[in-house]
Amino acid sequence: MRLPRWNHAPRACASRRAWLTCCTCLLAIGATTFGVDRAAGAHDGQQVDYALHQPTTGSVICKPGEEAEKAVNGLWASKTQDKFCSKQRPAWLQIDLSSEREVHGFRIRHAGAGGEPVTMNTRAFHISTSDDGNTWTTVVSVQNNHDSVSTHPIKPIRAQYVRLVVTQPTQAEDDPATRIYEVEVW
Ligand SMILES: [Ca+2]
Repeated sequence: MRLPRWNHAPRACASRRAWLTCCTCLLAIGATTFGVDRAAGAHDGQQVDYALHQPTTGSVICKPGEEAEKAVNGLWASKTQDKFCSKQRPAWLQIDLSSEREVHGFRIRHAGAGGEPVTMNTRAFHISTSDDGNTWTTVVSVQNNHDSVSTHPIKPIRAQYVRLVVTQPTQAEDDPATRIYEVEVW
């Protein structure tokens, strides 16, 4: 069989012997990047979001429309329809990733990410992971956040469950409401 020339092929694909193997690899990488993992949801064209649309529970909500699952609906533009709100202290969210994943980090979109005042951004919180829902490991601990979007890479850990616990909901002590627009897990 006459194989086509591919002048721009990576060096590993240059030899005819490696051509078929290399093409198979590239197809597999393409499928992972644009197919199967994309189905789990990706943000900003980068990481897959394992939390997107996964079963999520949380502490008592501020009002109807601000349920826990709003923190994993992939949206943060329309305020009440896209955020989790709770006045319980500590407030908490628990996400079931539906299967065990290798977790590399988290991104949290706080009040400012949804267009609310940055003084409402979550101040202090921690994130724990678990592979069975019973034994938890704290992997992120934040005491003084001001940002509207906070990103927390971690040493990779295998987990099916992620729990966010908010101990200081805003920048001001007199505002008791935790407002989480999105929790992304990658
Ligand atoms: Ca949301």
